[in-house]
Amino acid sequence: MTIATTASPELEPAARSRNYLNQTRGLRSWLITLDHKRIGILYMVAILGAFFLGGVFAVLLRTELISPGPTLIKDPVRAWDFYNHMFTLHGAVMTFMFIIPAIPAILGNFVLPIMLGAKDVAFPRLNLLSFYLYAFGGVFFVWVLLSGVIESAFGIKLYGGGGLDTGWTFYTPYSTSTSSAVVPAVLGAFILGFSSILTGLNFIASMHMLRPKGMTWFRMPLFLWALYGTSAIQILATPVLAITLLLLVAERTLGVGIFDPALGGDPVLFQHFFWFYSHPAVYIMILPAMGIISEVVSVFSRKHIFGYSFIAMSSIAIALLGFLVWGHHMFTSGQSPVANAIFSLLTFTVSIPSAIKVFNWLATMHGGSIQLKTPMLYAIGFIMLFSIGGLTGLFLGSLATDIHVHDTYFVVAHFHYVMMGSTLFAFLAGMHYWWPKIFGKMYNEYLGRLAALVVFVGFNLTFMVQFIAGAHGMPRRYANYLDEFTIYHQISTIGSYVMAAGLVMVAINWLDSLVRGRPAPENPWGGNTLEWQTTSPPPTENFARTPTADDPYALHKWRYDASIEGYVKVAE
Ligand code: HEM
Ligand SMILES: [Cu+2]
Repeated sequence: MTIATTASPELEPAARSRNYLNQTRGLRSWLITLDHKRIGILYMVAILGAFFLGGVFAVLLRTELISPGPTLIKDPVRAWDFYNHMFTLHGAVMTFMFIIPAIPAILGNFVLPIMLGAKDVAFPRLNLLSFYLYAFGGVFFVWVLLSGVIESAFGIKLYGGGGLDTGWTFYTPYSTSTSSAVVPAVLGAFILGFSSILTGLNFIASMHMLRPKGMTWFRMPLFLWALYGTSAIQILATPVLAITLLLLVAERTLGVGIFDPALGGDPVLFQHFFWFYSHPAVYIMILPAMGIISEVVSVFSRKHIFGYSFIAMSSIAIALLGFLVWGHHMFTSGQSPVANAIFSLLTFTVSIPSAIKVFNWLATMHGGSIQLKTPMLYAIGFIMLFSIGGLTGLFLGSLATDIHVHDTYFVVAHFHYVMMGSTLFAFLAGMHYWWPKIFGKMYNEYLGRLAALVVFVGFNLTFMVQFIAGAHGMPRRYANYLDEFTIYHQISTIGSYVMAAGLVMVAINWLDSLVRGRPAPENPWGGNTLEWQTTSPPPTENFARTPTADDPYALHKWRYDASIEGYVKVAE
């Protein structure tokens, strides 16, 4: 097999135009591929599909809430049932099928081996298995959830349906008593969890085994450090969720008394188990996002990242501390005051490594020559929104203020700032940043920036007012509300339409790029991590010869060349 080399000019054009996308053809060659890049694309299709589904339901939820009383369905009883199924679907799909896997499974899979100068991940077959676990678990899960929505909206019963109306947290005692299809939904989530565990395992093994010559641990790009921390959490926390979900199934099907007080169980125990996974899961979402921001901020400020080892170590610190704070979700559940005080204190400690990162990004930008390209706009948006999300997290971590805003829209606003404002923005930053590498095509920069702006404005319009509504006492998970909250909900719903329009612009830009985008140079942004030293898109085996790595943020080695609209290496 001939492999295109890293843009060596002596290579004949035919060999240079061969890449991982066109090496072999046909659907079959994609479905059985072991190439990490193709697996990344398979995930991209599936996960963006899940995001679309979750997004449609977000807009429907907001439309239901545009006025008090039933809006989409006139009969109140059915409308409320419909709402419960919709917000469960939205929250569960966004959490388990979009935000947890998005960055590691799509961008991590594509970029990690190339950043390591390797041909593939350590275990390519395991990687494909992870994808199929995601796909099968996801189909199962979505089937159950969607059938519930369809049933409550139109009264049509689908085979094996029954839906889920517990919210994405599956809290007991409701989940042990509701008639909706908890068992199949939980099994879907269980399978999705294994996909996550195996990906984490694969990444850690890859980083231990495949680093090239010259890449010591402290020369590893920060995106990889972030994935390292993420993978550790995936391996340690996800099995806890898996076991918890199995216990729930055991209780529902066999009547074993674990959570149900009628059987001698304890419903609050479920919350402990659940949050012991789900709080660390928040860092599965945010750590890879932070990794992307470190790459983007440095490259688009044309400055060496400030405080490299602090950023790397703070990823590990966040991963470890994240395991000690789960009780902050249970301040009002009747936990002992001593436990509450300890969890509150520990929660504050997590803000230290997070703040270290924010300060380091700002210090990197300070005095840099900042280029406001699309990925950088999303990165700056990330820093702003993450700061708001993080600071409002302190309100929730303090006992007195948490009791005031517990289970109100303040919480909804807070977690959307963290999950959506931060992780989604970083995901979009990364998608635009690596897009030319992945598909070998440039996207339209003007449209990219405009879309980023629209998403940012729409986002703040949607969620900023929810802090106020929540502080005034608007409870979350309610399909109906008192008239005094109408104005907040209307602003929020209009904001969601603006944001949806922005996201549609992003999608149009990507599709247009695939069809008409100009060919991407090897290194359009001037980065010094290894993925910029192979062709766009890369050949199947990534590099012709094993590259040697040096400081990933030595950006002075690249000079802009207007004739190729990209960067070329300057001779040293
Ligand atoms: C277009 C953007 C979005 C809008 C308009 C939106 C809107 C909403 C609404 C109205 C709720 C119900 C709140 C309640 O009744 O308590 C909700 C809940 C939720 N959303 Fe979103 N959302 C959006 C994007 C996202 C994203 C990107 C994620 C995750 C990454 C996400 C995760 C969640 C979760 C976990 C819940 C909680 C569900 C529950 O309480 O069980 N949302 N969202
Ligand atoms: Cu938490």
